[in-house]
Amino acid sequence: MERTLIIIKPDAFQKGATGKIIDRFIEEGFRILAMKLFRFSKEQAEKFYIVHKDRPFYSELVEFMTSGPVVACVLEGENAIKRVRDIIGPTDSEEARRVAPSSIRALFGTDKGKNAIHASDSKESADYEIPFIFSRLELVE
Ligand code: IDP
Repeated sequence: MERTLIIIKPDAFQKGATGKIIDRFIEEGFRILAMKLFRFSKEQAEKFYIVHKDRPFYSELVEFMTSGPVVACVLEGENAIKRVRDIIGPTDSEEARRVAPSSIRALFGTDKGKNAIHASDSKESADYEIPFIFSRLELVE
C-alpha cells in the first residue's frame, strides 16, 4: 500500500470540477485518508514547490497556485503514486488531450501551467508533500 497527495488546483476548483475529480479516484479504487479545502499563502506555495525554485515558471506557478482555493487529498492504494500520475495525464493539458484523452488534465486542464491537478511524482515527493499539508491527526487510519 502506498500513499500519495493530490491537489485540485485553483482552475479546476473554480470551474466546479472538484466532485468529478474526487469521484474518479473513488471509482478507480483509491481510499481517501484526508481531505482539505484551503488557499495557499505565497510563502506556503513557494515552500511546497521549492524543488522548482530554479525553473523559469516558478513565479508563475506560485502566482497561479495562490490565485484561489484548492482541495488537497491523501489517497491510498497499491502502487498509488504511479497509478495516480497515469490517471492525471501529462503536465501539458493539450498534450494530455492528444495522448490520454480520458485523463484528468485532458478533461479539466487548459494548458501547461493551468493543468487542473497536482499529484506527487515519487515516494520522496509524497513524503515531503503529505506532512506539508496534513498533520497526523488529519489522516484517518
Ligand atoms: P507535474 O505537475 O506534471 O509534475 P512539473 O514539471 O513538476 O509537472 O511542474 C510543476 C507544475 O508547474 C505543473 O503542474 C504546472 O502547473 C507548472 N508548469 C510546468 N511547466 C510549466 C511551464 O512551462 N509554464 C508554466 N507552468 C508550468
